[in-house]
Amino acid sequence: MSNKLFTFSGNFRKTFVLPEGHKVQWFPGHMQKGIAQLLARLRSIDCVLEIHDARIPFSGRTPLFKDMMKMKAHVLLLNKCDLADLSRKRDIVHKLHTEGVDKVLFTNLTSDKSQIIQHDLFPLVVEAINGKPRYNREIAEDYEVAVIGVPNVGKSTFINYVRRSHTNVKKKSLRVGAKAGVTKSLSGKIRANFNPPVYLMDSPGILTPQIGEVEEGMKLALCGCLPDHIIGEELIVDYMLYWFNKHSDFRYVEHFNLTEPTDNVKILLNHVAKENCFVKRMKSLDGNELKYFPDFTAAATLILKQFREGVLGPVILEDV
Ligand SMILES: Nc1nc2c(ncn2[C@@H]2O[C@H](COP(=O)(O)OP(=O)(O)O)[C@@H](O)[C@H]2O)c(=O)[nH]1
Ligand SMILES: [Mg+2]
Repeated sequence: MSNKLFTFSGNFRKTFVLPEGHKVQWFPGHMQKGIAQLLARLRSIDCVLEIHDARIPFSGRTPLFKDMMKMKAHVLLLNKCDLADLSRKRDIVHKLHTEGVDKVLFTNLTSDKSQIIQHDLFPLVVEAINGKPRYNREIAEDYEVAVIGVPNVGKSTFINYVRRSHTNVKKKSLRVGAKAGVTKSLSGKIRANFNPPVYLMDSPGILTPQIGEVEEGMKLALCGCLPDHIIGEELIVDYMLYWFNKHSDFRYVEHFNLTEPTDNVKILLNHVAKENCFVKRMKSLDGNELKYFPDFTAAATLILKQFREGVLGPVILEDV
C-alpha cells in the first residue's frame, strides 16, 4: 500500500492524553496466580524463553521478566514478524543488546516453514543455559524452559508448533486464541525436543499491575495484549490514529477511502460505519420513535481487526 502525500490543514496532536477517569490497566487474578506459580518453579527452570510482539520490541515487557532475565538464561523471541516492519532489524537487535538482551530471534508462527525455529532455536537456548550457572540443576541432563510473555503474543501457539515439528507428538494441543487471557495457569512440562532433551512450560500472559506510561499501555492494547473492552475499542482506534498521524503515515487514509487525514477519531469511525452500513437503533427519549445512528463500536472493532491482520501494512510502533 502506498503512503501518498496528503496536505492537511489542521495540526495533529503532539501527545496522546487519556480521557479523564481512564486507566490502561489489566491485572486479573490469574496473572497473580501465574506469577506465584512461576516463582515457585524458578529453581527447576533453566531458561526463560520470553515471547514478545515484534511490533513493540522495546516497550510493554513486564518488569518481572526483566528480573527473571538477570537470574536465568534468557532468549527473547520477537514474534508476529509478519505484522512488523523489520526494515531496521539490525538497529532493533543493537538497541536490545544495549538493554542487556543479547539472544534475540524473530519469528512468524503463521508460516509453517519457520527455519528459525527448526534450526536456530534450541542451539541458542542451550548456549544461553551454558552461559549461566545452573546451581542445583548442574548435573540435570534435560533442559526446562519456561515460556513467558505478556498476553496474546503467541506463547501457546509457539509450544504447539515446536512440539508438533520437533517431536511429532499428536497429543491434545494447548488452547490458543486471538484474544488476551486464554491461558490461565502454568502448564506441566511439555516435551519439545529429544536431542537436546528440552521441556517447555506454558504460562499465562502477565502484565505489570501498574502500566506507568500511557503510550506503553496503549501500544499493548493496540496489539491486542489486553481485552479490548478494558480500554474501549474506540479509544484504541483513537490511539492508532494518533500514532499514524504522528509518524506521517497516511496508509489509513487510502485504505479507508477518506479524502484526507484526520486527527478526529469520530470522523474516521463515522466514515467506516457508513461505508459498512454499521447502524445501531435507539429509542428516542420519549420512547415513541426509533432512531438510527452510525455504530462506532462496530466500526472500531473492524478497524482494529484489520490493523491486527496487517491489512494497513507492517508497523513498528516505536522509535528504533
Ligand atoms: N499474525 C500472527 N499471528 C500469530 C502469530 N503467532 C500467534 N499468532 C496468533 O496470536 C493469537 C494469540 O496466540 P496465543 O498462542 O494464544 O498467545 P498467548 O496468549 O501468548 O499464548 C492467536 O490468534 C494466534 O493465532 C504470528 O507469528 N503472526
Ligand atoms: Mg496462551
